[in-house]
Amino acid sequence: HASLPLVINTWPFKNATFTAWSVLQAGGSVLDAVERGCARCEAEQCDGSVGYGGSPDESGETTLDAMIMNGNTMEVGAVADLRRIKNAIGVARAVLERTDHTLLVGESASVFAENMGFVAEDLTTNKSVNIFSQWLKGNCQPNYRKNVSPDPSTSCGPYRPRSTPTPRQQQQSERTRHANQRSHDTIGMVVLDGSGHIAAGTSTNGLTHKVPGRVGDSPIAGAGAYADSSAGGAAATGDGDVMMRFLPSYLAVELMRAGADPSAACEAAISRIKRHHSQFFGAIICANTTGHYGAACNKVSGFTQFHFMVSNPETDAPVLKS
Ligand code: SD4
Repeated sequence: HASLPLVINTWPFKNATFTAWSVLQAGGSVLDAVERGCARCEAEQCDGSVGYGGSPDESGETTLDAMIMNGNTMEVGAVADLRRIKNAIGVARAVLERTDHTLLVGESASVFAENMGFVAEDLTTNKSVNIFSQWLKGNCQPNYRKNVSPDPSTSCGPYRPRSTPTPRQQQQSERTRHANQRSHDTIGMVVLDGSGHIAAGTSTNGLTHKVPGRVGDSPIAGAGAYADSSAGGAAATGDGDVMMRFLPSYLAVELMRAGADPSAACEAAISRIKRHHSQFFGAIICANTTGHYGAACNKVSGFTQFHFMVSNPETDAPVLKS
């Protein structure tokens, strides 16, 4: 299945694939394709887990993480904990092109975005308000703090320390955590053009009920995505808190550089994390410089198959693979 150009992205986000492909066909660059493809998901709120109105944090706010990487120049632009701006990957591209920096965060990233002409607007929707109020009613469970429990004198927070959880409680919270994550689907995309240029990017609203300020793997180069036109590109999705410690996208690209085929490289990146977190939720896609691609996920109960999209000259339209 090696042919160029190539667009691959995580999950069945077909419109994103189609958009990226159209950008390439119209003569756009691989960076344009990644940016516009991921932006399509941001606008469509793919699965509620990309863009505005999804994954409210503990305070009810939706915040966004995104990155884009140019595999020719090894430049990266990224934003994390971005507030009130819908087009996170657009802002990431502005960080790449309009600054010497790599990653801008939080309120300051929003100010930067506004200075770059992005419109500030509320990212809250009826849906995110509902998710948040359901959570408040349910005594704010699950949350992602360790060794703390909601203060019983209030419906939830402020949080206070509690004694070490019993193994049973620990197991339960692990299970909720994984169940929660599995409904959660960042877009990660890798694009190659006909002359060997590679770009990769991600966009997500992170994790529902996250602690405000929490940043996942998606905006971290080498974790959420990586591209090096001399070796390949990769992008990851899943439990970012765990995955970002292992730089799976970087690892997959380096394994392909060393000669591993893309499927084997993806498998190895997943296995590395599995050594420490056998039940983690996550998947990765990757492609080498010749347009061979592959994917792998950690097969755990409820998640035995990972779907991703592919467009290349052999497919008439974006094709769903698993
Ligand atoms: C995060 N990696 O923020 C993202 C979430 C995700 O499928 O990809 N879920 O941790």
